[in-house]
Amino acid sequence: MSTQPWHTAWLPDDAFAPLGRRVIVVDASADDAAGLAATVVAEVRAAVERSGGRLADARADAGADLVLAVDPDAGLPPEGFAIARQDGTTRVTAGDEAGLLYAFFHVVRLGERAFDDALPASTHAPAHAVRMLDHWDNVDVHDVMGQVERGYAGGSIFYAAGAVRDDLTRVGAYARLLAASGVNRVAVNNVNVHRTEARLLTDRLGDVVRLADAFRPWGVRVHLAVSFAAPMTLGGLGTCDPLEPAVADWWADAVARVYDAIPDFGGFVVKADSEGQPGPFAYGRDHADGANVLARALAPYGGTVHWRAFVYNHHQDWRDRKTDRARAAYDHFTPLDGKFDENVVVQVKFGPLDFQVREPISPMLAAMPQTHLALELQVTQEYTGQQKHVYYLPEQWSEILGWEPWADGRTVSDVARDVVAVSNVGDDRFWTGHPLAQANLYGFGRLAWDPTLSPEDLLDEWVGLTFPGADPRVRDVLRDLLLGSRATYEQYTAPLGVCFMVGPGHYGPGVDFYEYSPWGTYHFADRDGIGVDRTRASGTGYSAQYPEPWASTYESLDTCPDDLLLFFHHVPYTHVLRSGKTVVQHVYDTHTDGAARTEEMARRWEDARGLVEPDLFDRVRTLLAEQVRSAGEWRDQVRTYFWRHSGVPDERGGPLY
Ligand code: GCV
Repeated sequence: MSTQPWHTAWLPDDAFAPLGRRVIVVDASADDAAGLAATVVAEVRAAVERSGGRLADARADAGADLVLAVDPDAGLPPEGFAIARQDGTTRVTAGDEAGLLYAFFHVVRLGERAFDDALPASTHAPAHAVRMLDHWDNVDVHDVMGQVERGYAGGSIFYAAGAVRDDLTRVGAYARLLAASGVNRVAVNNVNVHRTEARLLTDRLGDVVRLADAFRPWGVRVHLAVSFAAPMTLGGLGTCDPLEPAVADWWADAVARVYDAIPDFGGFVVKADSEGQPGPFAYGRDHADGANVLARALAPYGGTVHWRAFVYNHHQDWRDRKTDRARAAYDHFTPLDGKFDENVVVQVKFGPLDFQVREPISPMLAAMPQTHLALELQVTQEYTGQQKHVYYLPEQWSEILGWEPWADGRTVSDVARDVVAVSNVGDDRFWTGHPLAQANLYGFGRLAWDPTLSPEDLLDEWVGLTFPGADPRVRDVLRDLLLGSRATYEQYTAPLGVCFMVGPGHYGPGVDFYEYSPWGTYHFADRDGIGVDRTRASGTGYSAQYPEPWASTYESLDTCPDDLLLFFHHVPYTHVLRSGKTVVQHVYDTHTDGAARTEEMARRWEDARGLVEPDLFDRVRTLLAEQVRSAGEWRDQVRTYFWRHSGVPDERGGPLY
């Protein structure tokens, strides 16, 4: 059993038992540069010691149950592996050491099936070479945002009290969980780079070295979020103009020192000209100028710049009905297509606003064919219940990854080279606050590896690993709770794609909380109707940023999907949806039904009592009670808001206040 105080998540010792009972050979080349083969050997050794199997000599693999081998000449893609069963032996061949590590965890996932003679031969390789988690962790506790910005699982596992932690054992355990899910990159600090965090690039680089050392044995390379103003704030220059040679020199020197200390350093993540972060606009330069100066410093070492496209005016005047925040990223970036250096990846949030429950997929993803793109998702549940509500994100992500911008078979996963997400992990015992939010972290890595995996299968995989040997009712309860949870959350929160009806801190209802704010997130409800006219014909023209057929589909009231109606159109409350219901009755019904569903979920969880660890059971039970409370608050406020604005009664006669 694990002796650590943190939960074992999807790697409890029992998950290794099917493998640990076997005779296993690991046949890796002597060239184990990153130490990944050594990691696999150590894992196998620990598993067989726990479960009675044996690690056999690589020269005598006859009779082994499992052979894990590296063969650089096997013609496999990077990180890839092949698995087949023959003559009583399961043979796994990887093309490189990283493939060996992923193959090992694949065998763990298969459990007993890995040793079934009926195991079909298969080959595996990641769809995305870069599968990255961005941590919004601060070194110093920030006055407003705390230790982890938008973190809902306690403090940072990296930093405490203004410094990197002395004991990084838990970071190693995290890296192991990530390797088992397929993640291979981590950015270790917040994209809002504050004063102390900026110094991770220079005099605090030693902290990054220690983190990189903890991640390396698990095939995870470390990236750093840097401030565009670093040449001034850290370097003492009078400018950070990207076209100024002294600025380029400063970056080149800083990068040289980083690679001297961390030869496998991944690169930089940059939030520039966004929500107060400095950027190239101050010098009349564009974002290609800005990104390329960093890229050129990193290029000699193979490093990458992930340059975020989250650029918009956050000082908007709500009286201004013309400016549309949803347009901003596309308007700023698409004219720069083809101007970014080869090692720049423009990182695009999946939607044009900000990780909402329902917003259309960013049209930018379809508009930059000459630029490497990263799709940015959010595992941390900023707008999706803050790890107090059950919200199984893979349901939303597989919809996003599989969306076809041209409706011709090409998907978002095809156009995004990298897949990135904001981590949901903290120093909470369960890692993610809500124990069931572990399924989101696991699901992210797996979907970044293979976007075609179904959310249902992923859930079963996660349940099988996390609760090995559990009563089959556990799986049934978890399926009932998690599958459809995104739809439930959507039912009781902002309706029909209208977005941003959240309260302070982005939790709970706040129907008008952002309506007169500078953040550019409005729904424009009045006594006659609600929604944002983003059409080309009469609105902000955002719909025209899409290629066909979506531009026309979204433009027309007749074809716009119901679930995005209020994102694209301002309509009367009595507008009849394609479902046949009026907007207002839809809101009444979905909010009543969604909140009622959370009560069923809380009751259903009682069926798991005694079947899972008591502390996990209690944590989920407590959080479900909060979800029920919060969903009731959402229901009553949103329903009442629509009633007071429209004067239309609820046909079903539910309470309105
Ligand atoms: C890190 C949203 C969040 C911010 C976050 C920002 C971003 O606006 O509320 O906390 O800042 O997105 O993605 O940069």
